[in-house]
Amino acid sequence: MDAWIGHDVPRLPESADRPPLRLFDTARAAVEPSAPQGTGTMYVCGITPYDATHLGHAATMIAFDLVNRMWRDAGLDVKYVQNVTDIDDPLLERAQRDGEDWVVLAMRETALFREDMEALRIIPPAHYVGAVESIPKIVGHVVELVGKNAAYRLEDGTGDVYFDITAAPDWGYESHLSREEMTVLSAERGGDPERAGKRDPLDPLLWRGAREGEPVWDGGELGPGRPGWHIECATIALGLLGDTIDVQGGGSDLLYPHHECSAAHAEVLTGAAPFARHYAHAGMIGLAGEKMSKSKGNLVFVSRLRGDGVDPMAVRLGLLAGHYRSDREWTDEVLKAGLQRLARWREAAAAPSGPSGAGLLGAVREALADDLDAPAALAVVDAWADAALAGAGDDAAAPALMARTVDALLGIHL
Ligand code: 5CA
Ligand code: ZN
Repeated sequence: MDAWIGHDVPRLPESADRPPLRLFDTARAAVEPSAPQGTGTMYVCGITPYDATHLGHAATMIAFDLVNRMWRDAGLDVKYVQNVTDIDDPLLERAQRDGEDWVVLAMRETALFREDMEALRIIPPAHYVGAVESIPKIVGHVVELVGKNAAYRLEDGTGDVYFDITAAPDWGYESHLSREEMTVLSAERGGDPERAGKRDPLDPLLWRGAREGEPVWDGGELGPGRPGWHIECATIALGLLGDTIDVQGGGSDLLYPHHECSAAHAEVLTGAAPFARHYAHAGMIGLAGEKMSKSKGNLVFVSRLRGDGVDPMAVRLGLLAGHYRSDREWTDEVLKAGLQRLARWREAAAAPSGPSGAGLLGAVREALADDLDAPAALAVVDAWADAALAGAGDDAAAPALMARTVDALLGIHL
């Protein structure tokens, strides 16, 4: 499907001592360099389009947008893929609840997400891919897994096919969770550890056989049905980015079971491990003490704020004011601080001169290279803006370079 429209990203002056990006990898539980040669490949788990984009989605997309911007700034060619889970239980449940056609619901919410991403100046993925359009490839992969005895059909007549986790070379290496923790999370996040007849309660669904009243697709030798969730992302990433990717991204709610399972599927299919050099997870945005989630309904929508006339750049600055890995709250104060900062930066960018623009650029690059420390980058720009507005510094080119720096590296268009 089509992605959204991107904005030009200004090119910044070279600097010989620019530090390469270091990024936290969940599997290694450490901040490690991410300096691909020539091309950086990134797959980010996108929306299940049954409700509008909320600030949690926005925060996660902004976090990976920073990776994209840092790689581009380092001269890399970036291959970025994002999916849309345009068929899954929550979508069907919401459509049923509201008496709506699930296809229309998915199309409407995906269109809104595109608008929100464009407004937030997220660089669009080169490939924006739906689960539905990927079904033939997913079927091929599930058949391959069955052929390797890494997957099996349940003997209860449903036609459901499950992945055998004992086929995964190093099951659990990404999330480092105990079986008990995995069981709890699996039940909470779309899995079915209670289901009878599986080889292991943690085995995830690959293909769901046809059910009365549910949409179905041709599964070839699997029989009619629809795809499981984790194989969707494994298949889309493998098909477009190759056997090993630089970054697999998403919110921390996806670490288990989703990312553990999609990596396990990919590794069994290709024999190449690890599937991703970095498994990167953004923290959860909450509202009044709870994770913002469609199922809880405690949402602040990007489109609502846009509709209220809030500048999307202030929303972006509000989300960047917290570190991408920290769970944090969205409050009126966060938005207010974003609005104030945006106004001050705009004022400073119009100053006749300021302290060294090259110095500012170097310090912003350094902050972001350190595991995307956006709060530190914001503090650097704040200090520069305060100084410029106080009349300090005599670099007449600095205000323009400051504006280009925050545009290119932070996605803030002044
Ligand atoms: N379609 C799947 C991924 S394949 C999915 O999780 N969809 S989603 O609509 O629930 O979330 C879309 C993206 O936003 C995912 O990367 C998810 O991890 C992230 N996300 C969801 N809720 C939050 C939140 N409250 N804070 C931060 N990120 C969130
Ligand atoms: Zn995914």
